[in-house]
Amino acid sequence: MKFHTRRPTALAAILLTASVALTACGDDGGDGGDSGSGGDGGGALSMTMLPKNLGNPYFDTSTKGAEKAAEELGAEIEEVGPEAASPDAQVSYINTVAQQGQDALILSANDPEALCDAIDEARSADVKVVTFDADTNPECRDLFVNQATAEGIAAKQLELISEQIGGEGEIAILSASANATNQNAWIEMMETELAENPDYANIELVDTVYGDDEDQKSFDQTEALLQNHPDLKGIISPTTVGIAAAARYLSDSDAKGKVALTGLGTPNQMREYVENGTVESFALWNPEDLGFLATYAAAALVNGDISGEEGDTFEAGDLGEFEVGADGVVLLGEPFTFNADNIGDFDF
Ligand code: RAM
Repeated sequence: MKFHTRRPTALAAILLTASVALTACGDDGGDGGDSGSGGDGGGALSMTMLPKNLGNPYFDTSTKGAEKAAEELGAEIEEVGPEAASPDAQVSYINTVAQQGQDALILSANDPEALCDAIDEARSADVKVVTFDADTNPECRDLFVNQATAEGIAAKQLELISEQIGGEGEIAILSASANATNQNAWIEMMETELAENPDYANIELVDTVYGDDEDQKSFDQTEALLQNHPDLKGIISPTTVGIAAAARYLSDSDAKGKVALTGLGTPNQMREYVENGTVESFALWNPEDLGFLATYAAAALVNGDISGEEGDTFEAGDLGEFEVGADGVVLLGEPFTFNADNIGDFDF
């Protein structure tokens, strides 16, 4: 087992399994890339991995998991994707998958609806479509592999910011792109929770801005937030690109240690800022496991082991057995909190 849990597990157990897995995974010696070489009889499955954008360490890590799964499955997988996290830019890649008659497309969608026509075409050409990380509308795809429940992700980020600002003051959100399904679902739940949970009665969300998962834009938006809201106490950035850029800005500014920052980040991108006191804690799941699980789910669909109906079950290598839930959703686990005490145990 890796850094992954499908049921509540003691922190110590998570950390132990995490470090064991990280040691065990190591580097694949440069051979994991295009996998390719032959299936186990009957021809290798052909799959395409389409992240929101390329050049984002989060997706580099999920693709690494996908390649590992493909190798175990004797499947071929290729990563393609745009530079910018926009839906238009993803459409041409989906069209290519349909034209090539690939067996499966695994994608993190930049928009819930805008990709659906292209996905429909692909599905008509018998391509199985699995979303992971960011879903489309459920009718468009066969399965969504969800990293954690939206409620859990929203609740975790509010819990962390509240702790860090002493339960009161102005906060802002620095998000990814304005039509990202995943971030928008989390933001909506945070807004509801802020409005309804008496624990957060003294916290006011004063602004939500978008860095489009571009480093420089996210950095600039952080600067603008601080200028526009002189009383700001904290920022939640539910994107690994945003939180890393915001941390870099804060780390070199007078606001370091005064304006709290939390959200969703990768340990490797955030380590420096946790160690230098800019960031106290943040959350995430293991993107490698997410890509790994999505690839096993796609293979189970292609092989006819599952159809995507609620109650279907399939095996995902070392991660064990998973069950398809309502609306064709497969759940990886729960978000995990990183801080100065544990960040040294992780390498992704
Ligand atoms: C960024 C992307 C991705 C999201 C993570 C938390 O890498 O926006 O979709 O899940 O952050």
